[in-house]
Amino acid sequence: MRAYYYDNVPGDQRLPHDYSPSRPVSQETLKALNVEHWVIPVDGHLPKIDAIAKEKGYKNRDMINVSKEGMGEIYEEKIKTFFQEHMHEDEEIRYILSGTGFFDVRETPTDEWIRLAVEPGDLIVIPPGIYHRFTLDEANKIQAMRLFQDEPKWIPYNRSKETDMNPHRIDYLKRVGVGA
Ligand code: KMT
Ligand code: NI
Repeated sequence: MRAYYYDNVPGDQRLPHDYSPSRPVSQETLKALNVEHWVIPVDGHLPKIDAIAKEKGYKNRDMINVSKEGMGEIYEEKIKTFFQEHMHEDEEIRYILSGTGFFDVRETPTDEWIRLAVEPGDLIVIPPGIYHRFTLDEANKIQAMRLFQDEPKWIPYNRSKETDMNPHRIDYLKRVGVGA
């Protein structure tokens, strides 16, 4: 997984949007934002995923195939929803099995976008309360395992004045050392 600041140049969300020269983001910066990341090779991944799931209490899982073929009619709408800046009250846990894509997470307090270019073997945990979004890249397909602590509810709450006051948002800001 490569992590770098998003250039904010208008245009196709599927393009890399890397500054030139690139502005890489370190593992420490991601850690400070409470974004967790592991690399687990896809070959023989199951026992390792099981162990992490057990340790962290991820009781449920399913598969998602984001591609025109995989989603059919709801594809275009889903692509739009995924890319709307939002937060959840639960962790968003994704293990990439094939394909590639971009998760963008908001850095606090700068409010800059950090782009996470994920590939097979990446396991990422996007914490509750962080603003984020997802897009496919130009290859247009990704297959991932979604893991859940409880029921797969993780409703997306689009960023607004209300979400700025959501207890999970406020809690997140406290955990990363910003806010009251
Ligand atoms: C989400 O919730 O944004 C997604 O599941 C995106 C696709 S997972 C690679
Ligand atoms: Ni999300």
